[in-house]
Amino acid sequence: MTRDADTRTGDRRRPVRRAPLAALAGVAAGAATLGTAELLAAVWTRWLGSAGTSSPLLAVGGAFVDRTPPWLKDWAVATFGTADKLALGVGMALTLTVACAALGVLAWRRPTLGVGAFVAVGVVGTLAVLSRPATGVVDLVPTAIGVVVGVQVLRWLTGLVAAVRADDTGRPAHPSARASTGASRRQVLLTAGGVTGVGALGVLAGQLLGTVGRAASRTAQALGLPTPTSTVRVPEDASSGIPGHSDYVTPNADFYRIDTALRVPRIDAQGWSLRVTGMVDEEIEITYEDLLAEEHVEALVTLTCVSNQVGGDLVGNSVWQGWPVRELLARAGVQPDADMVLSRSVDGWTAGTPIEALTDERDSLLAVAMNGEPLPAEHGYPVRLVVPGLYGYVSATKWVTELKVTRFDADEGYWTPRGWSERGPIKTASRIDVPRSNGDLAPDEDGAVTLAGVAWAQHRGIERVEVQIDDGEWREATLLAEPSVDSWRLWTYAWPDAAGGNHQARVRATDATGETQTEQTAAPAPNGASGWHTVDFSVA
Ligand SMILES: Nc1nc2c(c(=O)[nH]1)N[C@H]1C(S)=C(S)[C@@H](COP(=O)(O)O)O[C@H]1N2
Ligand SMILES: [Mo]
Repeated sequence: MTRDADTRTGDRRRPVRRAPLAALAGVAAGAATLGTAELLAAVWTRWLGSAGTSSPLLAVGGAFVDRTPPWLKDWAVATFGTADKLALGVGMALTLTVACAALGVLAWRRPTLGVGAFVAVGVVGTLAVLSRPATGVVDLVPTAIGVVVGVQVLRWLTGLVAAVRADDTGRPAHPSARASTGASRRQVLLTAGGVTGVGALGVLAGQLLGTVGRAASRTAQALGLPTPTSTVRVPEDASSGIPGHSDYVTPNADFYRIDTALRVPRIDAQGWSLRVTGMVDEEIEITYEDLLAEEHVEALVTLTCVSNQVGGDLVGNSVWQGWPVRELLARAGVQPDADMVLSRSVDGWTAGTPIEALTDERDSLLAVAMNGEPLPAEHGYPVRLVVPGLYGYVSATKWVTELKVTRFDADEGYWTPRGWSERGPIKTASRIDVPRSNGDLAPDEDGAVTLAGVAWAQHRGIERVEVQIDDGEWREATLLAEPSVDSWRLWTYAWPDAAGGNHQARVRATDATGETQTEQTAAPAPNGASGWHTVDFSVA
């Protein structure tokens, strides 16, 4: 029988649409590549002890982060906050899916060209791996094997797509159907879908194996943190207890996290060491045990991210314990014409800190503990820098492994060539916590409503905070205790006789040098946001 005969009997057969199948074949090949590579990469880091980045996903993501222009970083942090890494992951997954789908269609139409393009993308991934710090040739193996597997899958599946029976409708073969050696559309769909699923599981398993369960804090527990010679006592009246008002000390679990590390470095303190190099009389190296044997102090220091927007929450206050950096630098002997310390993290990230901030009397620490616990991995375990008065990007190096004594005209920190200022003193800032933006406040029995917030001018101290309601007079807020000029200060303001309805509140702080926060607004790049935090709210 002929097709015409079929049509006459009403059995309409649409031609098979192969392009979507080919796209799925491409996605399956991509998933096979990454599943293989990510699983192998986990084996490399976990069991072969590779210090480099052998995962192509982390490498490409890291290379992307390294090239983020300031406007994009601002936008990402403003939009996603500390979920920026998750957003990057989702963005990468979508981009890869679309690209692999296109490669699949190309490989089905023009097999040589398509396979060539697929390999080219693989080579880009391999180069990304090679560009990561501490990466050696062995770290290329997982990606290379992944690409080889992916190419095989691509050729196999696009071959199946090309051979799908021309008139296959997915229904059981009609006895009249033209004999064909090809698979059915449905079989190809299931095969490609299955390969995609297995590949995705491989990616997931690779991430889990690479991240979970590598206990980091064991050494600190085994060695025990030394008792600090000077301790911090936080007065109870440094916090207000008002619901929604920040606690004076930020719990570790709530502390903001900002860094370029797509996977938190897990360092065994037993193997950690810190080298002091560059313009010193004698280069020295200390181990974690050496560090714990020194005289530790405690200090209250508020960290702030330069990317924090006016009113933002990339700021946190903690009790840090550690050894003053100035003592280590003194031991190495800083040469007189040095003006910067380039601190380097295990993952290659760097900060350029003016040397006086590390050698004067302030509590700049090689910190090992945060609020009485060994540093959490994401906050720099085993050792990080904490420097009062400077934004994190020029000072607060986590997972620190080297202090290079140098000069600003010879070296620069990670963010400086990426559009951020060479120096990053923290700008005086204040924030309204209560009410929340567009929140409500209920008057107390005297008809007053209470506003509350925080203000910071690290290493200078906060002298005054003022609140303005609806363009009225600026009124002085009540300042809570100030245990340290290096940390923020909480404030409250009781607005008497608050009228019902919609209002607007503004806040501004004056530091202990007498300088008041500027009203001039500035974006975070290049050296920190400015302007007065303003909140709309209503009184019930
Ligand atoms: N190794 C490393 N340390 C780093 C960074 C980084 O990207 N890598 N980011 C810095 C920045 S920009 C800030 S604001 C602080 C944030 O410290 P936290 O995550 O503990 O709050 O860490 C600093 N230390
Ligand atoms: Mo930051």
